[in-house]
This record gives sequence, structure tokens and C-alpha cells, in this order.
Amino acid sequence: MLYAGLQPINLTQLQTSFNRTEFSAKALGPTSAGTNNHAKSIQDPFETSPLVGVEFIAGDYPNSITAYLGTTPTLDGFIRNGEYNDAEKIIGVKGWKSDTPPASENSKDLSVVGWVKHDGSSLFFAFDVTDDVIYGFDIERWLPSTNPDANKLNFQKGWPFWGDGIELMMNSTYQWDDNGGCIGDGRSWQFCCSTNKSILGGLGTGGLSSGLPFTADVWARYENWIRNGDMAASVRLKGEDEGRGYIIEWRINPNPCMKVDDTTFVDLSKETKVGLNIELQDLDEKEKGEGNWGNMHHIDYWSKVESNRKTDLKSFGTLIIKPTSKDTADAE
Ligand SMILES: [Ca+2]
Ligand SMILES: [Ca+2]
Repeated sequence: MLYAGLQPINLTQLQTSFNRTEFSAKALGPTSAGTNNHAKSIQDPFETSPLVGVEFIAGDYPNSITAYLGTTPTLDGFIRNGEYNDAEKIIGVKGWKSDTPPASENSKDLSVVGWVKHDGSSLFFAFDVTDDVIYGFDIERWLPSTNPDANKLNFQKGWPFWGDGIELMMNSTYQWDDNGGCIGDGRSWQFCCSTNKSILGGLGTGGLSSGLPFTADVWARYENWIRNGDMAASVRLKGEDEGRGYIIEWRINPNPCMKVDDTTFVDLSKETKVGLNIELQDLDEKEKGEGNWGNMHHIDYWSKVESNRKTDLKSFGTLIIKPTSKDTADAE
């Protein structure tokens, strides 16, 4: 069965989302015991959301954000004055969901201000992340006990999410079934942007570090997108005078990265809804993550679903693409 929009789903359906793949169990870390199949009140982390105070059933697209038409940002790792004034803002991670609950509530430890918009040709995200310890720069590049090859840039053993960074999950079809995860092409994907490593720069150079699911075909496709510039990101560690952390600016070209069906890509000139989840990963000293999956310090994400469900397409939030500017919306 397919679901779309904010349709309610019944509790029987909620019980069926446990058949994670082997990878998912590995990548997602420990899953919570039992489903949280109850309605809950959502405290939306975004500054502006029409959904504040509305009750949702977990997994039923509880979050939304709008990408308005705006100016084209420069992917240089600097958030210039006014560069994202025409973009909707994302605030985290306090109030987000977490694999290491609660999501960090100490803004100097881990927090983020982000933006999303489009310029009619490409979709853009930017993130100004505060993180007091940058893995591989402020501390040694230690490895998790379960994967000594985590820093490899390959699909066989590498973990593209290993390090401090952000992961975006998108479902451009905006359709899902009970247990489906990302396909790994323009229809749905999970993509990592890391301070620790990148396909283009290797270990020690931040950038897009590929994504999931881990198959040869998907890895080759993602690498192709990165090398073509259809998916691009700049990553810059902030200087001491800016506070510790990093900047990510990320561009996504709808063709080929946002595919509605076999022949159609998302048209940014039309109002469109796509599925979205955002995950912020914080790796600090190994001992700081004691008891957490992979000894990661924080794994916090936007869509308010349990950790065993966060990569299910049906658990994503909604990104609403509008052909008009934010000014137009503000004036209404
Ligand atoms: Ca910039
Ligand atoms: Ca960190």
C-alpha cells in the first residue's frame, strides 16, 4: 500500500517497520525496544511551521519545511551577509529526535542553524554547525571497534557517515510503503557530507562522502553525481574566532538527483512535496560516546521518529518546494 501526504496510518501498519536490512541495523545502531505506536504532540524545531501544536502519529510525516525561490548562493563555505535571508531557517538540534537521547541540549556541544531554498534550477541547503570537537582535527582519527575500515571510501567496508557531518535523506517520489528505505537513485537517497573525508578530496578533506544503500551500482551512481557536480557541497571548518564547528553549503540538481518517476524529475517551478530527513552526526573522543552506537557522541535527526525507523521513507518529514519567494509568503 502506498501513502501520501498527511493521511493517518493505523497502528497495525506501524508495527511492521522492523525488517531493517543488515546494513541498517549496523548503521543505525541500537534500535529502541518496541514501537512507539502512540500519538504524540510535536514541538516543531523550525521557527515557522504551520504544523506547530498539531498531533501526529509517529512516522506520519510529522515535520515540514518550505524551500522558496531565492537567489543563487555561492558554495564557498562562508555564509555571507544576506546570502540566505530569502531562505527558510532550520534550527536544531534541541528538540530533535536522537539515537543518543535526548538530542544535545548544549548548543556549544552540538547545534545547527540551517537554511533551504532553490533558485529555479537547483535546490540548496546550508548548515552552520557548532561542534566543540572536530573528529580528525581536534582529536585523533580513532576507529570504532566494530569497523576498523570505517574511514575507507568504498561501499564494501567504509562508513561515509563516520565523522562529524550531516546526512540528508530525500524521497522525491513522495510515495512509500510500509517498510521501504532509500532506493539509491534519483527517486530516493541517503547522502553524507562529512568534515572527515570526501570522494573528491579523500581522507582529511571535507565534502560529499557518498551514501547509502551500500551497493556497487549505487556507489557508482553517487560518485558520478559528485564528479559531475549534480550533487555538490563545500565544507569549511570554522576559525577560532567563529566558535568551533563547520559550515556546509550543498547544491542538488533535480536532474538527475530528484526523480519523480522513470522519466520525470522534480520541477522547481511547480509546488511540489518531497520526503526529507536531516541527520546531524557528532563524533568526539571515543570515551565521550561510551554506551552509544559506535561510541558516537550524538546522532540527532529532524524527523520525529524512533531510530529504528528514521531511514524508512514513510518516516521522513516533508520538504515543500514553492515557486514563489519567501517575501511573497511573508506578505500574505
Ligand atoms: Ca556561501
Ligand atoms: Ca564532534
